[in-house]
Amino acid sequence: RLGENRAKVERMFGLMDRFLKNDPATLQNDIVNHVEYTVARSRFSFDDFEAYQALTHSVRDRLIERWHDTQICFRRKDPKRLYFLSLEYLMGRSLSNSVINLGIRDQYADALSQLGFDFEVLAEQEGDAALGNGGLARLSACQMDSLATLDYPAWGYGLRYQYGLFRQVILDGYQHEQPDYWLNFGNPWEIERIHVTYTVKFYGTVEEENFKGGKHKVWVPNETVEAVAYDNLIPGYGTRNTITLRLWAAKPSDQNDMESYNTGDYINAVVNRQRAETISSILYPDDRSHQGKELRLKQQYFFVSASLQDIIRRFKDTHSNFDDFPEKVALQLNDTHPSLAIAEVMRVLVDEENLSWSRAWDISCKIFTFTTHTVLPEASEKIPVDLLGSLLPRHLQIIYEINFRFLEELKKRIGLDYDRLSRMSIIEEGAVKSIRMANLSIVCSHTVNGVSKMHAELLKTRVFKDFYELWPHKFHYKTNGVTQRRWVVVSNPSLCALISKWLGTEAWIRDMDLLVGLQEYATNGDLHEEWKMVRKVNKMRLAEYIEAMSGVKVSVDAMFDVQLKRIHEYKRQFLNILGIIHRYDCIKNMEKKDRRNVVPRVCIIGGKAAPGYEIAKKIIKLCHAVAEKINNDPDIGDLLKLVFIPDYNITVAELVIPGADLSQHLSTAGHEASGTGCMKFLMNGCLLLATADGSTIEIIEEIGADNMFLFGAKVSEVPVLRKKAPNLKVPLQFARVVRMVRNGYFGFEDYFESLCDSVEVDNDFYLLGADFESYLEAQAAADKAFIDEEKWTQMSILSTAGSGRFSSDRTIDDYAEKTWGIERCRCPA
Ligand code: 7GP
Repeated sequence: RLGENRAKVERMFGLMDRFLKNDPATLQNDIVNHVEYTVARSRFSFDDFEAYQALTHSVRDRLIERWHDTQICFRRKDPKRLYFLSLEYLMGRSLSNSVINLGIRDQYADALSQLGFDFEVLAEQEGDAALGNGGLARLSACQMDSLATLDYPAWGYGLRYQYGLFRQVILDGYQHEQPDYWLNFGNPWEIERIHVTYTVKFYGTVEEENFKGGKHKVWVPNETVEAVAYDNLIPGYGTRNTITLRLWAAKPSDQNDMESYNTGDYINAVVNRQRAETISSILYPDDRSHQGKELRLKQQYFFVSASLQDIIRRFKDTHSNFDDFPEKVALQLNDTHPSLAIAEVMRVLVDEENLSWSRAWDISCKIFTFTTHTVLPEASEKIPVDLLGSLLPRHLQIIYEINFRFLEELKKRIGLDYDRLSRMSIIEEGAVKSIRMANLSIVCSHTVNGVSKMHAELLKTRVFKDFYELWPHKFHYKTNGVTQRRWVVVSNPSLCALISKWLGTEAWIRDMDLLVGLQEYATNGDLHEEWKMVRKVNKMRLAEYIEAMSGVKVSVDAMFDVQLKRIHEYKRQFLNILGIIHRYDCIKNMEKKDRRNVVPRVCIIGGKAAPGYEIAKKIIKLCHAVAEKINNDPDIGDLLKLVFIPDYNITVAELVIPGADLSQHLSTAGHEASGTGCMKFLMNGCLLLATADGSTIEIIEEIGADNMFLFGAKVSEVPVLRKKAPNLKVPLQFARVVRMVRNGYFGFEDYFESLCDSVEVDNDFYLLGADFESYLEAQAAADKAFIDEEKWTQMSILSTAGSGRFSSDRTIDDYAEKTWGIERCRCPA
């Protein structure tokens, strides 16, 4: 048999011959063949979209080769693997990123242009994959890129939602949500694995069986659903390594409904089966609260169960003793959304693999690591006990058992301090008895990470104080980072080329610390000229986009001032708008001759509001109402424009960020766990106007406070100000601009009433009034700096030069070494 096998392998090698080549003729041949045989269009007649599809398939072939090699390499070396569990990924487009990471962007561009196509035009055909909400989801995507680039043996797991994050449509200035059926035009980037399926169980009862002289729990479910794997290939940059992001889709299970088939209600039985697919059909669009929804809980368990079956199957391929599990497996919980994995691992080990409770618990505590992404109490997940008990009865028992044992231990440590015991309990008693997912995650994880230095401090001193005092060794932080491949190389090719030219190397694309080399040229006149030119071209591109999308013509000589992020009260887009109203008001009240001194601004705001978040939606409407007034005021002209960019997503960010002069990060200090948008702007040479919050505190350490425009209360001052709140002195200008909104200067006064109420002195939780004066001062400083072109350009260069620390490569290396205990495993060239 061995000889037979060898002969087969040799025959296969003979057929394969060599890897796909990347010369223009081969690429053209491949593309045209895909037009004909994959897309099934004639090679004599196909349009841009079909060309895009064929192009994508030829890129995918090349990804597959590397991916196979990577998987073989991982299997041979059998390193400890990282499994990254996240319910959300914001991948955006894949084409440019893939060909750049494969190192064949230019070859493709040449090949296409000889065929009469423009690479950039075809790239525009791609949709935006938005299987996530905001910061947490984009962070997952950046981290996947770094894991692949740094050769870590890692797998991402998630859900393949049929509907991604809603599309934001603006009608009369109001946000409307439209479903994002992103798979409508097919998704050439994924590989359906019809043979990689697992059965996921729900509902039912827990029975007891006699087993080896004792009792054994058996979960008898009464609904099952199939999870089918869809693999998305993640290529590293400057390496052959290509890793897997495996997303699960729900499909009806064959075992269901035998009864209804037998009773003859065939049509209804089929319709019922179809319902199984709803589990993976829709992404929840709210990033703050997910309380008590059965479908959400089903999604979480569906994803966790399928992923763990896959992970355990892979482990068992080569290992038989679960004591080795922690040497081979690290399970990363991306916030609490996948935390049911803890109960599921315990269930599998105890009920199915027959390990003792204590052995199973010991193993679990060595594999889980947990990162939390928020400080907002309303975002912390709680699952009603009744809901969990009905959907996953065995898991509820397990969580109770974990909690019982934890509390017993805790009593030994801290005595009968019932207040503290009840705060730390995994179960929250109260009107609705619920499971605190964060507590469960902390109890079982060996490491709990925050996402910035400040965040970690708040976790230790406020959010998880009790746990920190119990287990100080568990608490750490890894300041977030973003991938420079996506956020500079793909989205800002001219800046990328400029940086490489001045550094004399492209090595910074894998080693961002090299960017400090730019400091040396921060005052170099030649670099200044080239830098300004690159920035201007990016601004022109953005200005065209703004005009096409909103009809507003903007001058590229104005300062482009941008705030892009989810709309939240704590992120204070309202503060930005009130500042704009103030600016407008000042210009209106100025003598004509003084207007010459005004620094022209184009204010750009973009972001989605969760569909049920009323105040956030009012902020969007206010932005439009104010824009309507300002943009049509002949008194104002180019001195001030306000545009709202609709349907903000990754693709839009790639266009807007490189064209921004100034970006705003206005969260009330102590509320933004980290923030990653600021890092993208920073890399692109955009100056920041920000509060000292989350990661901006560390940006200050890197580039210096005099290289940005800081304002507002510090983290430690916020609670003090809140205490003083009703007696705080609010600046007159603030009262004036709020009054303008309240009195209907921009119309819709009834609609804006509650928005205005939310910043009244005794109600102003996010301290817009208290920070207003300092905000205006920072804005004035930005205006002043902008007039001095040389100064501004120097600050811009120094921003890029100081952004090295904010690469996700640094974050991932740190996680690998200190949290996951994994090592690089490079696939040979
Ligand atoms: C966000 C945080 O708000 C942001 O500060 C951070 O940079 C980002 O995660 C990545 O760590 N959080 C979310 O997007 C989120 O959904 C709820 O938090 C758990």
